[in-house]
Amino acid sequence: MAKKPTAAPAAKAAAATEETFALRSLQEAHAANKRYAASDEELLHFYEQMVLIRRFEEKAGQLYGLGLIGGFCHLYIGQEAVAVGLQSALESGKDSVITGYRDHGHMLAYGIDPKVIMAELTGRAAGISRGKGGSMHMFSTEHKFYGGHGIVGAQVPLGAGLAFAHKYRGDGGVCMAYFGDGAANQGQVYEAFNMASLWKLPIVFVVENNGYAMGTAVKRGSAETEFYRRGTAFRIPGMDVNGMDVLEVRAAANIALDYVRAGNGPVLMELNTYRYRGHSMSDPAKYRSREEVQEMRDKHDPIEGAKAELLARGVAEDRIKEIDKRIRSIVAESADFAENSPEPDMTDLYTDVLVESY
Ligand SMILES: Cc1ncc(C[n+]2csc(CCOP(=O)(O)OP(=O)(O)O)c2C)c(N)n1
Repeated sequence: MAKKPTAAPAAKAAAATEETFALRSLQEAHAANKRYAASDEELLHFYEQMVLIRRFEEKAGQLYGLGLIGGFCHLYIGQEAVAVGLQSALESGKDSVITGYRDHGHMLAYGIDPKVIMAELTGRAAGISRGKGGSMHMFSTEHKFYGGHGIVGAQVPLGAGLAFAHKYRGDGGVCMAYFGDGAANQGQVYEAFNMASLWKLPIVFVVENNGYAMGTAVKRGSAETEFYRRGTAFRIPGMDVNGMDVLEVRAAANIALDYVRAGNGPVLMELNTYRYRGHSMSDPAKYRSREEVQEMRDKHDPIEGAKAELLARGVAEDRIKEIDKRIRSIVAESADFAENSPEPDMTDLYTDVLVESY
């Protein structure tokens, strides 16, 4: 049998250099344009959204402790700049979002009413999934928010499917598919990368590297800890981003979205972040020291960082305090609403189980 002809070594080396450059090019663009030049008003808005997520999650933690939230509950505290920075660059109503079970923050960042999220957490009929999904299974086609998924990594191929739908319909939308550092070791993630790249699907894959998959530190569970490089084998350019700085996240989001919207296919973003709380409410977090968590809170907190920047710019402290106050009342209202809403009717037990009857 004739051997497949191979490129001459010199030609191959030149092509490889070109490819290496292409695969690294978004990282270079990111390095050249690290932080988004937000106006004071924009930065105040990002601050407000991050504070909303933080206070909402704290309240959810309290309600869980009181027994008002059942099942699993994974808080997003510490990771706020990721969802806020990335989703502020999306066009709501056009672009879709899909994530795992740590999903409350992504919904809030997409402008979904805190009342219906809290009502879902407490299993009430007014909840966004009519009280039948709970913390991990929130969903709203109206908002193009496609979950909330409890199976680690499952949202990645589903996200590729959403991106395929955007392309097929020609609606100009992009899918943002979030997953964790632990999920990044799942085989289905790479099958999705391959197809998304082959078909040039409009999707941004986002690895939220928060340092741990349940109790397993990244370096104990991952052979390649630089997650943004993992698309290279599929010709997907990667970006390595500080997920604790909302302006850096937003700048990177703009570069990624421009690339995807131009029809070039997917981008893989690694957002380096940290979760302050345990994996879920039942995790005593014995796999790390208190000092480690405290150090992140003291030196890298995304909300404190944005606040310090606002003050340094000369924004009046009163404006920040006013936001803090408004958010406290919005969150308190959402908890009151949730607690005082009725539970689903017994007749709803068998509805929403199948899309169609048979
Ligand atoms: C397929 C599957 N395997 C295992 C689990 C149990 N599990 C739930 S969360 C989790 C860790 C995932 O960590 P990571 O992807 O880093 O996300 P994070 O919780 O840090 O946001 C595991 C193993 C699951 N839900 N689904």
